[in-house]
Amino acid sequence: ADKIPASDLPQPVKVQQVRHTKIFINNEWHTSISGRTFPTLNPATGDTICQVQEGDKEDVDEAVAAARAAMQHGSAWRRMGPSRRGRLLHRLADLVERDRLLLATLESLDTGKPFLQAFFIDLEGSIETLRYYAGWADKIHGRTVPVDKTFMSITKHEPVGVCGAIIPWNFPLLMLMWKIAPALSCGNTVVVKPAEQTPLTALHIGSLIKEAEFPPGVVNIVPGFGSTAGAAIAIHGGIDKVAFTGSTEVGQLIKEAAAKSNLKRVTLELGGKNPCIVFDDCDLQLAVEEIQKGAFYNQGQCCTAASRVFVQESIYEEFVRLSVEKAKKIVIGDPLDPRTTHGPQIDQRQFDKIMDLIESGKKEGAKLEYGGGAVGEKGLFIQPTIFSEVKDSMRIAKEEIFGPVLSLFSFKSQQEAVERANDSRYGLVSAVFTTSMDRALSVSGAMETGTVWINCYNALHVQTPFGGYKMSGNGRELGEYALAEYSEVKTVTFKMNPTM
Ligand code: TXE
Repeated sequence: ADKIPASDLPQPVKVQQVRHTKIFINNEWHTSISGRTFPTLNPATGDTICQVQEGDKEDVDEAVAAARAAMQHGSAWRRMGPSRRGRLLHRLADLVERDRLLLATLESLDTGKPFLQAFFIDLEGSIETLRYYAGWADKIHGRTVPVDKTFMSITKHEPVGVCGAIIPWNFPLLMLMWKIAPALSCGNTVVVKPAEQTPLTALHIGSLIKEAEFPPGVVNIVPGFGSTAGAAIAIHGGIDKVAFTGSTEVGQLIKEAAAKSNLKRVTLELGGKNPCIVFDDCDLQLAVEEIQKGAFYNQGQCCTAASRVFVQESIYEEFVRLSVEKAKKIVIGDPLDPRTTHGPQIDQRQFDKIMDLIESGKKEGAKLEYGGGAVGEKGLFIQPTIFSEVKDSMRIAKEEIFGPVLSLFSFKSQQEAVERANDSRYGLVSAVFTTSMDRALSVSGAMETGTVWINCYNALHVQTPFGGYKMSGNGRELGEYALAEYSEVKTVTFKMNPTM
């Protein structure tokens, strides 16, 4: 966006009335069986955007029945050739591109994220994800396996079946695409539950699924709450796999429900307490910029947030000074205003959790270098906050804050930094800033995280797998690796005629 003249920047559209607020099953819109609705709020103002139909267990049952019927042998979806599946995904990508301004506006209204970030990051990533997996649809194949004696074996990659997808509120559209694009590419059907805070873009996608002419029942979307609709997906005997992005605590509940019901396959993308190690031979300006982006992007509401930054002693003070200087340039304001770079937190609960952790940092003796307070009377805005002199035992050093809080630690030796960085129950991402190739290689090898960024941050690509070590999750999303999470492998073995 920095390179585009202000007059040419995309503008949000006026949303008078949200069009899609119902439950989407079998390519049709339904009211909830209970008759209940729930409000979705604009976190920048606290105003209700609209009421949404509240799906519960009974609605999930209907959605699963539709998804199972669409998955039956002989159904339109099962008979469809793989290249046509790819074309449908491309058509969906075309429709998302067509509605890009509206979708970015809805995402900004519902989450509070700055409109331009929604437009350039969330929408771009969503379209790329659809196109990447559209390309895979007719390239998913097994092998011919040489086996002993008079047999021949082939492997076939088949869809798993009905896939549940439970989506968080921090990247509602992008996380939806990370799940449905590989699932559909592999020929599965899906039942999606968007987060209760942010159902609007997923429901708009329902209308595009229908317009793209996916057969009825292939994609079903049930807005509702976690403990009702979400839990119904996790425990459902008619669901073969569930993909979840959210808190580690709920991830544990999902796995437990899967184990207790039908041992459905589970992939989990959970919390993080991501370490960065900044060595004194690094490009300091670059490190400050990338880490700040990592800490404050999306108001810190990223599983990848840079939240534990270990800086080598000799450059520590300079790093703190430059970080504060840079944080002062962040523009807090109306998410729909193109000048805004920092919006509100998602809801009161998250706001309170973050403020409580900031207070704990102050009480436990960390030095507040910048921010640390709420902004304005209305909405859920929190200043970007920087703490220095943070100790490993403090709450802000251990708990996932999921807010705009950067904690700076100092270290002496490489070994000490690596040990402290790895001393966490989480293992999602990490970053290393150094100009030494040797150091980059050895430290990246030692990090216990699913992703290591060298001299960059949040460098996510649809082609590369993403997921966590330890309690940050199970399985991988994105890249070719995600296809394995949405496929069963079948071995077919033929007895050969020994005389031939
Ligand atoms: O998450 P939940 P919350 C972390 C972050 C945040 C904390 C709490 O630290 O502060 O989690 O956020 C659904 N069965 N992340 O409470 O509850 C819920 O409806 C099935 C990290 O919002 O995990 C929503 O759709 N589903 C994260 C989704 O789970 C259930 C993104 C996520 O909500 C359920 C979000 C249940 N019992 C929060 N309970 C990331 N990894 O990016 C809730 N849900």
